[in-house]
Amino acid sequence: MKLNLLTAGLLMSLSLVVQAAVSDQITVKDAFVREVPPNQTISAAFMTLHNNDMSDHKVVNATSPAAKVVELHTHTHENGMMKMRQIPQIDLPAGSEAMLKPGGLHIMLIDLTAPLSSEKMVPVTLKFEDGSEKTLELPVKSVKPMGNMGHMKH
Ligand SMILES: [Cu+2]
Repeated sequence: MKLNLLTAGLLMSLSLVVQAAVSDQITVKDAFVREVPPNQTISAAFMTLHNNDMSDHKVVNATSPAAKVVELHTHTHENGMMKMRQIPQIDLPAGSEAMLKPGGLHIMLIDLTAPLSSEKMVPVTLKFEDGSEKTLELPVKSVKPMGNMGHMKH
């Protein structure tokens, strides 16, 4: 009986080794944080996430030392107006890309701890459904305002 438990334990740890962390299956490109005026305390991070795995994955959380609150957001159309809302996860379908871009999915940085400057990189950590994490260093870039569907009205 004791031996069986040992064997089971060994098998379990073996399968853990074989199964790669989700963070290793995801490639990130074109990541940046939107430049905002020094008096503005919210901004957002955008990027393209590619899931190289054959199963679906998801981003379940994001954190950054640059903001007190970090939320996963999307935009929806409501009565002809663009509105942002918080979502519990960002889906990463197997073998395809999820694009975080202005007017769509984004990582909201609320209550910036310091003004964003173009010389500084902003660390953002993505957490996946298996608990694995990926920390990125994002450059700060200016994004053209898109008419009146801006980010200011939260
Ligand atoms: Cu938002």
